[in-house]
Amino acid sequence: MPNSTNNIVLAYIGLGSNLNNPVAQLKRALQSLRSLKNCIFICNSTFHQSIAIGPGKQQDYLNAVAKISTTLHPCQLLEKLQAIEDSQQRTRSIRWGARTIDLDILLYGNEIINSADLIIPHPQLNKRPFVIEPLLEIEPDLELPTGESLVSFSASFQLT
Ligand code: ROI
Repeated sequence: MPNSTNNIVLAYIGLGSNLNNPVAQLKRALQSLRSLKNCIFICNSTFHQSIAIGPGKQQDYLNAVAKISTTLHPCQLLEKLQAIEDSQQRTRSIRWGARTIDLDILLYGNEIINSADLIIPHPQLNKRPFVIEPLLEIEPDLELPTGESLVSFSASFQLT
């Protein structure tokens, strides 16, 4: 399904894994992103190790961000990402539990979306160093649809 204007839109996808060989999981998911129809894979960040955020004790995560261009509607892109997660045996039984792979749409062009299934920009984007750091690596001058600069969030982490 193309997006409403049939435009090519830049989108940023957050990747995270802390189960069953995270390096291999991220590489596999990136490979799947490269072969998505109606998408052009532009680049990915390096892999960043991060302490698990959330309740309980979990292994460290590996996180990365990928940049793509796409004519897919955001809901269609979300479905494709969920299919990649499923293909890597992602389970969703425990909220914030350890996971083989997590794929989130962080940004979709300049759009602000607040639907039941999808919130863009990702609601935790400004609170998560493990998203901001790889995103800044590939897009140091990025501005969010709200007009805020990504780098301003990173500065706020260093103050806390
Ligand atoms: N913590 C880190 N460090 N990285 C993640 O990708 C990540 N993903 C999650 C939760 C459980 C919130 N914690 C995380 O979904």
